[in-house]
Amino acid sequence: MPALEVCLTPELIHLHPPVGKTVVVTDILRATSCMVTALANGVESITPVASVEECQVLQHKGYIAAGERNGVQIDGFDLGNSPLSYLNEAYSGKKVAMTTTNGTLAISRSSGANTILIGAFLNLSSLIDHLSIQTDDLLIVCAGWKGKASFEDTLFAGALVSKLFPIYDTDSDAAVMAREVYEMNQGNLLGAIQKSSHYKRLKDLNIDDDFEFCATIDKFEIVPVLEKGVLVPSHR
Ligand code: 3SL
Repeated sequence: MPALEVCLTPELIHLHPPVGKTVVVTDILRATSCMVTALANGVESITPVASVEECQVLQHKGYIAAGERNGVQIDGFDLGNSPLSYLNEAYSGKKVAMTTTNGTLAISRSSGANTILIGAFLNLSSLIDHLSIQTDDLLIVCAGWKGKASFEDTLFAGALVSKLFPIYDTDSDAAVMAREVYEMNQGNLLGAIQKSSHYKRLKDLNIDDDFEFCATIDKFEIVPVLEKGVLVPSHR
């Protein structure tokens, strides 16, 4: 039986080496919710990059530049970090370059993994289906906030643990904690997300629709996968 562990923040990744594992990166508010929505709405690919400057270089090559710092769209960028921007196939066929405070960093910290997948409540069941038939050990990497653990990412990690428990083994207390967080809050995900420090940080930006959207389960049937540094829909 493959093993499952949860890394509550990228700062702890040295305790959970990704090499040889399948990694699911999650940043519920809002990077991975954006990635899932964008690819489900026809975006051709998303190139996650660490810096604003790398994004700008790609923007000059014709990419859509998307991202935030402290929740706010970066000056000169085409898009911020709202998943709603990608609805109705608004950027279908486009290549997106994205940089965010924690989400894209969590992806780069996961390098060395056999496979890097992107998870959000929006694609929960598709991800569960995908993970139910793969055999590598599984590491769920929560993006957190500037090195600290975050409630909403832990909540999502717990949803995965709760649903995968019969087919994965774990000795990870972080996985058990995440599962408890999810199972105590599964009846009201939006309410749970509103307990988070990141909700408090973002709520003055008037993005209530984003919160509700990011708390929605199974809106899309897609699993983004990192291939040669670029996120595309998995074809499994
Ligand atoms: O930190 C990140 O990667 C972002 O998702 C943060 S925000 O929700 O856009 O503020």
